[in-house]
Amino acid sequence: MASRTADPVDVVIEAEFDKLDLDHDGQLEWSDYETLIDRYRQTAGVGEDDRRIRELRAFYQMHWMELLRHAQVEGHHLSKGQFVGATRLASSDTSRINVAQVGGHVIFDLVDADGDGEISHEELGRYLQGVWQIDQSDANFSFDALDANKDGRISRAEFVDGIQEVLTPNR
Ligand SMILES: [Ca+2]
Ligand SMILES: [Ca+2]
Ligand SMILES: [Ca+2]
Repeated sequence: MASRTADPVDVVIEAEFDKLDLDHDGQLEWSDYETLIDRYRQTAGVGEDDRRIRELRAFYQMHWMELLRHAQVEGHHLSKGQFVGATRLASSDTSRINVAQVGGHVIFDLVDADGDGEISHEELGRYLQGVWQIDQSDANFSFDALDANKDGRISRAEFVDGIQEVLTPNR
């Protein structure tokens, strides 16, 4: 590999930033996460006080505070560069609870719309389209990549592991 090639982990995190900056102002702020949470709520077709939505909000608030702490910023915004640096630090920080793992469980509960303990093609498709406005060809979230044992269903363990790999590159 040429040494000039952009760090693949940075590229993944930068793409994550672009997906999260939902008002496209070049900064990440809490309101972007609120927009995201509302997409989850609408996709799941539930109300504001649905337990799973409240858990999701609590998860993202914790995640957001971790990023601000690692970025060492006083304000309430992160630039793309700050987000990349803070995400790398947060993913190697073992001093607190494992945010990526918690997030995987919380998100699984929302994606598994019928609550049968597994994610089907339809459920994943609805989630990717409704929340991220992408289809199943997205490399990081493709059904085949998440379905580790290739039985055509994504179990909770498969989903949590897969999400953790997306959120914690470099493991
Ligand atoms: Ca923004
Ligand atoms: Ca299901
Ligand atoms: Ca499976």
